[in-house]
Amino acid sequence: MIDAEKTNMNNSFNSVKLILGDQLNLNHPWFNSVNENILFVLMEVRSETDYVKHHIQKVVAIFDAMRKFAVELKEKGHHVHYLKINDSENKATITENLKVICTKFSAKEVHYQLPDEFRVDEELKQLEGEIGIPVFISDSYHFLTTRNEFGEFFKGKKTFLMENFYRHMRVKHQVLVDSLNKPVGGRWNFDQENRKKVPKNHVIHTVLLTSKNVSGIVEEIEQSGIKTIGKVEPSEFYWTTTRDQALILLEEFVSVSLPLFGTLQDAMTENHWYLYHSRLSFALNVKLISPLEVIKRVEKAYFENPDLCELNQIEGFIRQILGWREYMRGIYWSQMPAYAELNFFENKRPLPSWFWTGNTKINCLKHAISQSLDYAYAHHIQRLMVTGNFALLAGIHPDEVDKWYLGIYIDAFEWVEITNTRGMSQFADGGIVGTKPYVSSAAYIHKMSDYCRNCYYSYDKKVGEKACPFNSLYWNFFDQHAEKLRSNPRLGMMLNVWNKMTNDDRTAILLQASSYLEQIETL
Ligand code: FAD
Ligand code: DLZ
Repeated sequence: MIDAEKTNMNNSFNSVKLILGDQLNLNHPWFNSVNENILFVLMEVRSETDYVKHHIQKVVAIFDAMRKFAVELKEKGHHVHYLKINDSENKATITENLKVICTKFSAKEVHYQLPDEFRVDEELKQLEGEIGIPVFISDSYHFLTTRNEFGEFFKGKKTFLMENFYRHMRVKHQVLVDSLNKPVGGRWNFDQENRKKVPKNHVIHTVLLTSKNVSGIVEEIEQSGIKTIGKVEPSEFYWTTTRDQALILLEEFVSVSLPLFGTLQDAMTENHWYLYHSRLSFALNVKLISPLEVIKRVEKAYFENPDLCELNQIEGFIRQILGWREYMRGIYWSQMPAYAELNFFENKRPLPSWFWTGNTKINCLKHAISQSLDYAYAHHIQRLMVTGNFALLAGIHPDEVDKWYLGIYIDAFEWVEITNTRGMSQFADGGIVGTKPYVSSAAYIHKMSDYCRNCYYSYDKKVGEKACPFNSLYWNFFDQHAEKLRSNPRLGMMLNVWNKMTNDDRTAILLQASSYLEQIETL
C-alpha cells in the first residue's frame, strides 16, 4: 500500500476520488491543482481481475500502469491511497474497499469518473446506498463524443452507418477538412488503396520500445492466485504503461510505421506480429494518451510531409480512432445491456480448446492464436478475418467468442471488445454494426497473407484430403443461413454462386464441412 496517512497530518479527507485502472489520464481536471482535502484512491481488485480470465500481460500492464500513475500523482503533491492486490486490508471489490477507506479517512463524499463498462457503471450507481454518503460523478474527459451523443446523431435513422458518423466527426473536430468542410484530397475514404499484401522481399522496419522488467508484479500476481492465460517474459515487457512511454511510442509510430500504415493495414504475415500497426490501443484505452492528441499528431505529419505520409496512410489511421473507436463506444452505450445477449444466427458450438493453445494444423489460426498468447496482441485483420471469421463459420456461440476476445487482448475492455466481436465480427447483432457478416473462404486469407504457403491444408481445395476448412465452412455458412442472408443486398451474389453449383458439388462441400465440424477439436 502507498500510504496516504504519511502525507496527511489529520488522517482525514473531505473527498475520496476513485480512479479506475483504465482512467489514468494525467490531464483530467481532477489533477489541475493539489487539494489537501482530497484523497485519490486506486485499487487492484479481484472483482476486476476475475470477471473474465485475462491474459497475464494485460493484468501486468494494468497494475504497472496504475502503480506508476499513483507515483506520478504523489510526485505532483496529491494525496493517494493505493491498494495492492495482496494487501491484507484489500476487500477484493471496489465497493467494499471504498466503504473501508471512507470510514478510515472520515470522508464526507465520494467522486468517481464515468466508467467505460456497463458492469462497473451498474456497480457504481449503487455506491451512495452502499456507503451512505453523497456520491458525485465526473466525465472522464477522454472521448470525443458523450455517451448519448451517438444516439442523438442517429435518432430516427433506420441504420447506424459508420461512414455518416465518421464524416460528421471529421467536420465537428475539423480533422482533414478544408475551410468549406470538404475532405482534404477530395475524398472522405481511401480504403480502396489500403488492401495490399506484404510485397515479396519487403523488409519490415519497425521499432520496439525498450523493454522493462516486471518480475515483481508477475510474482505478486502468481502469489495472489489470479488465474490468467498466455505468456509473459518478465524481464522483457514491451507494453507502454506511462504517458511518457505512450508519447514516445506515438512518435516512433509516426516516423517509422505511419508511411506504410494504410497500404499494409490489412496485410498479414508469419514473420511479424504487428507490422505497421501502432500498438497504441492499450495506452488509448487506459487513457494514458488522448484520441484527439493522437489524431492531431498524425494529421500534422501529413501536412508537414505529404510525400512521406500520404493521405491514404493518414486517413486510414484517423478513421480508426475518430470513426470506429468513437462509433463502437456509441453503439455500446446505445445498445447495452441487451446487446450482450444477441445471437442472430443462434449459434451454439463451444470454442475449440485449441483457441487456448494454438495447437491446430490450420496455419493462419495457429499463427494468430499463438501470437495472441505470446503478446496479448493481434492486429485488426487477424482478429476479424482469421479467428473471428473461423468462429463465425464454425457456428461458435457468441458468449464463448466474447469471453475469448475480452480475456486475451491487452486492449480488451467490454465497450470496444463486445461491439467489435459480437457486432462487427460475429454479426450476432443482425447488422447493427456491420452491413454484412465478415466471412471469407481461404482465398481472402491467401490473398492478404503468407500463411497458406506453410499450411498443412490446401487453400485452393474445397473438398477432399487436406482441403482448407475455411472453404467448405464458408459455403456451409451460406447454406445454413440462407433464409437470414437472402434479404441482404451485399450477399445476394454469393448466394447465387452457391445456388448455381451442381447438386453433387454442393453435397460434397456440405459433407466436408460437417465432417470438419465433427472433428473440430483435431483440425
Ligand atoms: P492500429 O491498427 O494501429 O489502429 C489505431 C487505433 O485505432 C487503435 O489503437 C484503436 O484505438 C483504433 N481502432 C482500430 N480499429 C478499431 C475498431 N475496429 N474499433 C475501435 N477502435 C479501433 N480494439 C480495442 O481497443 N479493444 C478490443 O477489445 C478490441 N477487440 C476487437 C475484437 C475483434 C473481433 C476485432 C475484429 C477488433 C477488435 N478491436 C479492439 C479493434 C482493433 O482490432 C484494435 O483496436 C487494434 O487491433 C489495436 O491495435 P493497434 O493499436 O496496433 O491498432
Ligand atoms: C482490466 C482491469 C484489471 C485486470 N484489473 C483492474 C484492477 O485491479 N483495478 C481497477 O481499478 N481496474 C482494473 N481493470 C480495469 C477495469 O476493469 C476497468 O476500469 C473497468 O472495467 C471500467 O472500464
